[in-house]
Amino acid sequence: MRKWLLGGLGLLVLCCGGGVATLVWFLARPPLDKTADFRQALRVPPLAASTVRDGKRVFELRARPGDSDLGHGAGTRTWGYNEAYLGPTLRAARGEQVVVDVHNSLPEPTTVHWHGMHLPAAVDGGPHHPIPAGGSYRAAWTVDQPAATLWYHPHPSERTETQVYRGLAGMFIVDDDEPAQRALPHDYGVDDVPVMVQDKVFDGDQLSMSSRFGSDIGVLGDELLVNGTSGPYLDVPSELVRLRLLNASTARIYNFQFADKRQFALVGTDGGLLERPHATDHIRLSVGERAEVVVSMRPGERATLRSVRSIDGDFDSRLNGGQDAFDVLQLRAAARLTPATLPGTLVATPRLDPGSAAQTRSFTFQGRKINGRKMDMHRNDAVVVKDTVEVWDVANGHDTPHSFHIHDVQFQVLAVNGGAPPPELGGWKDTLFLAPKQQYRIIARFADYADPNTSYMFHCHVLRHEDEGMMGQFIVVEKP
Ligand SMILES: [Cu+2]
Repeated sequence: MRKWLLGGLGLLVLCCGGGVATLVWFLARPPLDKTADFRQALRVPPLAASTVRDGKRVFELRARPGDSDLGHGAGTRTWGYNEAYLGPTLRAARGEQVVVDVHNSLPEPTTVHWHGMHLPAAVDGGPHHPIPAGGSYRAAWTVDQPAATLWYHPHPSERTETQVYRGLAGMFIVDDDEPAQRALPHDYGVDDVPVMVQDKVFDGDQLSMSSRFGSDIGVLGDELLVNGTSGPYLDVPSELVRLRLLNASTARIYNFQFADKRQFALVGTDGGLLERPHATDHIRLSVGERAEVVVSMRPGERATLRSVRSIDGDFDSRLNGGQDAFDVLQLRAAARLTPATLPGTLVATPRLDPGSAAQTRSFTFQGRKINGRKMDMHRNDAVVVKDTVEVWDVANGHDTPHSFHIHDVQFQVLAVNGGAPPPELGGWKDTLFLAPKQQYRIIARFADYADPNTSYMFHCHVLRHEDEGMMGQFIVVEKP
């Protein structure tokens, strides 16, 4: 018995000692500060081909494996939609009927979720609707929301992190007739450019999902890709360039800023344009969030977009990559630039009234649970009555960063820790950074699509957290 005890004690000392040594080693190293060589032209995802049949715009997406050059030779095994890595940009206008035929040529089940899209739960692409390997699925809906930068990605039960990491993601741009859309740069791939940012770990020439020491949020890469391009530059032909920034990583939180700290205009967030441009020198995006920014360029100059410190605090910020810095993208202005001016106002955004809320709910994110519960496919966490407004108090109860995402609706942020939200949270949102120990109050209208049999998800968009159960479900019903 004594021998066992001594042996156990010795093992404990050895393990703890090793852990402490690793921690000291980790904290003794400076955070990452990665520069890029900007030798590759930024790859711009192609616009997806579509056909119009019976008044419906029909797209086809095939999820499939492929080989890609992500900066480590041409033989990196990846997944993509139609492409070897990532997918084409889908584009449709408000009011259009859209059909997407999805084929699964992967060796495992998948789904396609339309992140930020207001559509019926039955075609939302959540974990209840897996497409088996070799199978197909048709999603059809009418686009009914303001112009916005949305995206699509897999949402299968417990496999989302892996599938997104391998390359399954694409942008979905919604257009509308608002004059601001024409007044802003809008020539796709020229002065209106998707910027999908992802971090990766490589093991030789292959992607690796090995987690960094101490990370509580999953894979933190030491290399950045933008639209799958390593070390990218973008030639800019106009005085203004619009970047549609998307954090398509699985875990890392970015804080975008130019190396020269120049001001740029934030013109849109997840669900659409702001009321007016907001001048700032940085924009933070947690996993799944988007921002549309307009950058002003002078002839012949180069401007380097970086990501800098993204999470406040010391220890947990450090462990979760919040103090790392990266070069992201270099903008290279032509010697002669097409003149352009930024509009002073964008779109009207009527504020939802908390006094009209039919229901107030509270959700605390802690560990891998929401309100102490993990995802259960057979449990509903909220029943929402159609065409009512609800206020949700969403809190991060501990030191790990989270990213709150709700399906079906776009919401407005009413308060952060009881105070007025900052300007960058003044527009429509579907994803929200939950900083450690902070509290957020949001409001949304669940306008339509009652379906008592099919649930929408709300969850942490840190994909490992989501896969490990940090997710809940709600249904929208016709009557109380
Ligand atoms: Cu989380």
